[in-house]
Amino acid sequence: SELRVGVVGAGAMGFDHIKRLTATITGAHVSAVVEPDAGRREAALEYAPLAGGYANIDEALAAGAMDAVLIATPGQFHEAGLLPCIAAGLPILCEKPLTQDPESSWRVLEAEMAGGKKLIQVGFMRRFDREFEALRELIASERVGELLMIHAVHRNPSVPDSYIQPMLITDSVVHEFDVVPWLAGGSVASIEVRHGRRNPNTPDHLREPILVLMELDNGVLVDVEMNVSVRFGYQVATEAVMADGIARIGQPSGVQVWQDATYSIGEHADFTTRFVEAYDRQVQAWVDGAKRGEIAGPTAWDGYKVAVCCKAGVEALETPGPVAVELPPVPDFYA
Ligand code: ISE
Repeated sequence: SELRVGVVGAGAMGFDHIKRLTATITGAHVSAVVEPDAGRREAALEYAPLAGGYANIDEALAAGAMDAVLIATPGQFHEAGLLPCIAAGLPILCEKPLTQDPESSWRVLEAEMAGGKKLIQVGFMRRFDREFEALRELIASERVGELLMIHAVHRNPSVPDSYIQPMLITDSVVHEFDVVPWLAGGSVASIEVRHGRRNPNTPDHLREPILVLMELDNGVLVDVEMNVSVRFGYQVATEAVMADGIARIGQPSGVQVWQDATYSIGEHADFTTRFVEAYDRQVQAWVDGAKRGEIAGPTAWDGYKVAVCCKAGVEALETPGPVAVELPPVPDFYA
């Protein structure tokens, strides 16, 4: 039978996931839309013909309306959404980040451990992008020799006014904190942030682009250009430098056009199209995993590690030189 999924939060991401669950994902349907804003809730329900609308999670839980929950509220509300769903023993796909600081992420881990069963998958969708998957496999195979360095670029056309300076780390580089160790097989040991020339196109309250330098505990060095006012489109590209060659993913791959003595290739405008296949595969893997009682992607422990990196990264925004990343030992539950 179909997994009855409650989607919590009907903002941009929640709406996108509701449409995906209705139109693309098999073996599941949206059974509840949990959203306090009535206008948004009604708009989302148009795309979820089998769903009831609820103003908050407690109402949806009390109605027994969900077998599993997809949490897509803004990060600062994740803990409040996660805890009652953990208590109810429901499988959860939680959009990134798990929570916004290590202390609240740790509380989430404790709640999950107390229930005795892994319930949470964190929405680091890049792990479901076929190119990232292929690059990871290539690195692990050592067919091009040992991995030495990673150069990453993370470019957004623009950001909304609500996007403030620490979000360069907590909303954006958060993805590299997850995917880079996953690619490189190691964990982040230190983070340094360099500010160069400010882009005159960036909103007045931001100072960017920034260059984020990470050192992994296996000696791999990583640089990330984080740039949120590039205007031309959305681009996430990664180059891995290995002993016997290099590999590159994320280059523009759209339609090629020759016109007016110019050659061009289509580029993405935002992350919903750039990562559409990754989102689809992530949600399908989660649904299939939830039915088997398994986690099919990054766990709450992965989310916790990223929260620790984000704390160090935000500190590094204001501190010259590298900031160390100190992780506690992994609890047996997640080992
Ligand atoms: C946004 O929240 C995302 O998660 C995107 O993947 C990222 O590229 C963007 O910078 C964030 O603001």
